[in-house]
Amino acid sequence: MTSPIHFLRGLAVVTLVTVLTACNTEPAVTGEEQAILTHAPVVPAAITRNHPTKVIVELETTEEVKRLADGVEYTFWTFGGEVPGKFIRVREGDQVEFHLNNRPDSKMPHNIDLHAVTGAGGGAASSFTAPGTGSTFSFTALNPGLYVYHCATAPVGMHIANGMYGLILVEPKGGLPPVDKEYYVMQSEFYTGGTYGEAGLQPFDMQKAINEEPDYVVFNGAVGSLVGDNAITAEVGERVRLYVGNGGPNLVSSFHVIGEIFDLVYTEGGTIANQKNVQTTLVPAGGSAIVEFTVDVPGTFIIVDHSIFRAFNKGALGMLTVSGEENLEIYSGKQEETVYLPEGGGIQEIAAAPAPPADLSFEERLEAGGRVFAQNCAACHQPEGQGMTGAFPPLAGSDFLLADRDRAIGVVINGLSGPITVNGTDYNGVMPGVRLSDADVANALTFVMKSWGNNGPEVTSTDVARVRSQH
Ligand code: HEC
Ligand SMILES: [Cu+2]
Repeated sequence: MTSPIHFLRGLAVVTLVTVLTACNTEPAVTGEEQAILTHAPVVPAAITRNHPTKVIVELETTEEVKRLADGVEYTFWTFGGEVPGKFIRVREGDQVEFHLNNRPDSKMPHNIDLHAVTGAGGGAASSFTAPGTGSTFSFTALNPGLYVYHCATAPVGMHIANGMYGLILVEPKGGLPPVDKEYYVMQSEFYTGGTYGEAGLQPFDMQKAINEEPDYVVFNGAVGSLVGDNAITAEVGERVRLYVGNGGPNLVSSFHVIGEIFDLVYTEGGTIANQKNVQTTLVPAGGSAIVEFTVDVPGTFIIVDHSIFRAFNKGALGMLTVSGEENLEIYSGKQEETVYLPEGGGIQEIAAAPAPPADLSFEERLEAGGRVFAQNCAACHQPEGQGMTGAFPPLAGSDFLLADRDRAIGVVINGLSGPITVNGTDYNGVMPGVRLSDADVANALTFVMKSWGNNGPEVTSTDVARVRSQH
């Protein structure tokens, strides 16, 4: 199978052998192996072969009801039983023999367009597969890079909107530089009959999809897929690589990790790390990016689409949990809280930091507490304390909150993680400890205890100081 071009290039290499290393000679395709595919956020192991081979990929399309958010279900159409589809990893030059099987209980035919394929339709026409049948086609992975694949059966938008996308990484000949942790993160939107969080089995809404007005924007197929126990993890000092895809069908992602800077970005999933020190990278619909960074300090790093209402109101929020030693030189935490009174300035509406005088009336304490709440709690627990399905428990009407005042104080001071049940719903998230003065904690909790129909006890600075001293 040596083409004339390969042959000539082989000659050229021989003549330049004193200058160039041997890796420029590309061996022929030898051997055969079954691809190991993984569900997000897991990525198959790096390829160690130094030659191309025949890789057999078996992927099954399914249609199944699964969780989109707590209490919300959706009939997902999948590649491999989950959204996003299974991650495929091959090497440049590999001959991929692709078997697409459509489960007998599917209602729809499906196919696959892999952006890694050079050939009409990216494999779509050759892989059109009715329920209960299978199709086989082959391609050579000519170009390395991180590619999206998706179903391209009409109506294409609907097949994608229902969950039919995933990533295929074609590693360059020499491989990618080794890192400590690799993860698979894929963003996409869902257009449902009901609004965000509306319970029950939700149908696909074609008109919302055409209007590009999704109810859900999520990472890895559902609200909370990368939160709490499902967060991706790393240890201080480790180098992390994220393979980020965007299935769309419509939106472009402004991919960002709060509190971390991407040391390297392979923009648009190409093979050149062409930018350093990036805060937010664009991931086009039907496109990808590879980002790399070393984690220097411990903490919970929130992964978002920085089109920020999508993160806090539509589900596009994940977490990277980094454990290990603090490094106070890199990040100190809050060191001091001071009163700031600008010269001649009487404009103090956003006086969040200064501790209010001790002799506030109850009404004034509620007002101060409302401000502390708005600035420190509402982003997660939501402005009306209603929480967010699958991520943040409600404070409005929370049996957990109202049952134990000291425990609630402890939650705010120390944070909380691990499984809890609030009003019969299980949560397993991470709440970071909030650094506030005793008075601020007392006012915020008093506000929470007395708002939205809650009828809990008042909380005083003395209560907070007592709980603090117990730890
Ligand atoms: C970064 C997001 C975030 C912020 C900010 C935050 N919380 Fe939480 N909070 C959570 C999560 C997540 C949980 C659930 C933790 C678990 O499941 O283990 C929680 C749990 C709680 C609980 C116990 C569960 C319940 O619903 O009663 C209380 C009380 C609470 N938070 C109060 C507050 C208050 C008051 C503030 C502001 C001072 C605050 N939180 C700020 C995320 C947050
Ligand atoms: Cu399909």
